[in-house]
Amino acid sequence: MFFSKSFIPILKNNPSEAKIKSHQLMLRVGMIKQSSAGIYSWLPLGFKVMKKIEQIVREEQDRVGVQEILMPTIQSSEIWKESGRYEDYGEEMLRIKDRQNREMLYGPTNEELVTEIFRSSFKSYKSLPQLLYHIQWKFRDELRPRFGIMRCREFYMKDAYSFDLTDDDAIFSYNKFFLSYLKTFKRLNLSAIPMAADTGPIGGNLSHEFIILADTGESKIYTDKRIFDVDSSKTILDKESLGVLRKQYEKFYSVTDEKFNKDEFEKSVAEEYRVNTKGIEVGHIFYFGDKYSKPMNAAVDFNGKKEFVKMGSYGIGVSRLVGAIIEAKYNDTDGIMKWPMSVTPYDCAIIPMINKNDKSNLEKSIKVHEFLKSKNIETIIDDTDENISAKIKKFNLIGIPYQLIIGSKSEGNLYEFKEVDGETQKLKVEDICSQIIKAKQN
Ligand code: P5A
Repeated sequence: MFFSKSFIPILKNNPSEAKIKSHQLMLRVGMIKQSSAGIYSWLPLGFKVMKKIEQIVREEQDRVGVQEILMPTIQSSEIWKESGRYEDYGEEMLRIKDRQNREMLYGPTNEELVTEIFRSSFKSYKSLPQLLYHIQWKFRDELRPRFGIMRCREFYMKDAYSFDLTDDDAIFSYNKFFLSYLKTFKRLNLSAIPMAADTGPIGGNLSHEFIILADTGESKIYTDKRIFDVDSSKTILDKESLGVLRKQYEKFYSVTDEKFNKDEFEKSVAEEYRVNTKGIEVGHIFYFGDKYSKPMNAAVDFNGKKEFVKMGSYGIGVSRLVGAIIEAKYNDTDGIMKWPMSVTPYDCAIIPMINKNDKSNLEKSIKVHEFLKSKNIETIIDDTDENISAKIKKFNLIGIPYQLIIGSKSEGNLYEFKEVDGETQKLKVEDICSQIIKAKQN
C-alpha cells in the first residue's frame, strides 16, 4: 500500500472534543469518524485493527469448542416480553416500529433471541452442552456516550451463550470461557484481570468482569496485586483443572466498585499488596441458571423429565478493545504508539527519502515491500514528498511497530531499521525480515 493512495486522514492537532488518549489518537490518525453522537464509521486503519482483534477472539472461541452463528441486529419485542425484560431494559433500548406497526428493537444483547433459537431446535439432553457465539453490532442508547468508541451507542460485541443440563455442567462451561478470555486478552498483549462483578440487567449471581488497568478507565477496582502473577498458560480444558484455575484467581480479593467492601478488602489483603485503581472492562461473563430458560420455556427431555436448561452468557467488547489497547500501549510523554504485532494495521512502515529527480529510493522501497510481502509481512510505503523526520513522526503517532528507512544513510544492501520505540540498527533486508517474523510469533 502506498501512503499517498491510502485513506488515512491525519489531523495536524489533537481534536479538542476528545478527552482521553485513545479517542484523541483514533480521531487524529483517522481510524474512525463520528457519524452522530456515540455512532462511528470505521475508516481503513481502525477497521483493520478491529478485524484483527475479531479474528483472535474468534479463534479462541473456536478453540474451546464454541460454534459460530450470526443473529440479526433487529429483534422482535415478543421474546423480550416473554423474558420480562422488555419493560425492565428501559430507555437504553432503541425501540422501532415496522410498517405493520410491529414493535421491533435494535438488540442491546441476545439472551432472548438465542434462547428462542435453542428452544425450537433442541429437545434432548443428549445434544448438550451447546455453546454458541456470534460477533455482531449492538445498540444501547447510553445516556452519556463518551470517550469515542469506548462507551458508544453502536458497538461491536462478541457474545456467547451456553446451555447445559445441570448447574455443575454449566459451571464447567463458564470456566471454559473464563480460561478462553484469559488467553484471548493475552494474545492481544493485554493483562486483563478477572474481577467479581455485579450482574446488572443481564442477571444471575455469578459474574466476572475482565479488566485492564488504565487511569482513564471507568471501572474502579480493588485488588490484590499478586493476582497479576497467576499463571494460566498451562491449563488444560478438563473440568478439574479449569475449576482449580478459577480458584487460583478467586483466592485473591479482586472486585469492582459495586462489590467493594472496605472492611473485607482490608481484612483480606495486606497493605503492601493492596491495589486501588481504575480499569477498562473489556469482557464480562455471567452465569444465570434458568433466568431466561424458565419464562421462555427452553427445556430438554432428561429420561422423561422436563429440565429447564442452565444458561450463561459471555461478552467481549471487540470495538472497545481497539481503544483499550491504545490506552494500554500509547506513551503520551513521547507521543509514540506501538500496536501489538497481533493486531497492528501494518507490520512495518517503509520510509524512503524521495527527491524530485531521483526515484531510486522509491524503487528500492517497492522491491523491499515485495520481498517482505512474500514472507507474509504487511508494509506501507510512504511515497509522499514529506521529509524523513516528518514521516518518522507520523508513523510514531500511528504506531506501526517497525520502521525501515531508505535514505542517505542506507549503504549497499544495509538499511536503517528500528522498532518504533527502539534504537536504529543497520541491517540486511533478510535480517529485518527474520526480526519481524520473530516478533510476530511471540
Ligand atoms: C454478555 C454477552 C452482556 O451484554 N450479554 C451477552 C452479556 N454483557 S455486557 O457487560 O453488558 O457487555 C459485554 C461487553 O461489551 C462491551 N460494551 C461496550 N462497548 C462499547 N460501548 C458500550 N456502550 C458498551 N457496553 C458494553 C464491554 O466490553 C462489555 O464487557
